[in-house]
Amino acid sequence: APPSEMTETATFGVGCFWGPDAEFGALDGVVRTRVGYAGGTKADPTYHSLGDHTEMFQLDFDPDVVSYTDLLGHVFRSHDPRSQTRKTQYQNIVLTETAAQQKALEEFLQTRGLSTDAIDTRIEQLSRFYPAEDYHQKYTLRSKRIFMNAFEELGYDEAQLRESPAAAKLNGYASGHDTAAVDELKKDRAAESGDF
Ligand code: MHO
Repeated sequence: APPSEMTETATFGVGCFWGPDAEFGALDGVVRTRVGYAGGTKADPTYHSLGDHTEMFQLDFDPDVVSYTDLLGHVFRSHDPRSQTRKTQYQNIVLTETAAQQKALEEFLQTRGLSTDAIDTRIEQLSRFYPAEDYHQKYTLRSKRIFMNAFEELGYDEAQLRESPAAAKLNGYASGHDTAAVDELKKDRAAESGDF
């Protein structure tokens, strides 16, 4: 089926954004991905002039297929919420966008005996997300000539490549994330309570 028109957006940081761009892009229900900078105050950050921002990844997902809570399960297995990196560039952050996301996060933590105050993961409201430079988008995919040639032949420009649902999946597969990721997610959903 074609990707749903009705997507929600989620924004997370768990270190260098290349990895999660691919890993989460492979998940069933994640329609589009992009990497960028957020969490700070500096205007128009760039990779080499990041200021107080952090490397983040953003997901457009189909809530009929994967829930925000499902994504949180994955995010909280991708980092240790009881420790934080000193370097702002790589900090663990959940940037919620809506009251519903904030509520889902609080409930998610509660089922694990945690709260937003009890963890070192930064929990903040998304104010602005600055997409990163093109060469950071779908980073692994870029090293696969055969795929990049195909996108080029089909006339994709950089913005279209970044926002392409096909590119999100191929980037995941090119990074070794295949249906195993989907199985993990299903396990996660089935679990009564997870350990990180
Ligand atoms: N220092 C690592 C991480 C890059 S990530 C975009 C590297 O250059 O491979 O921060």
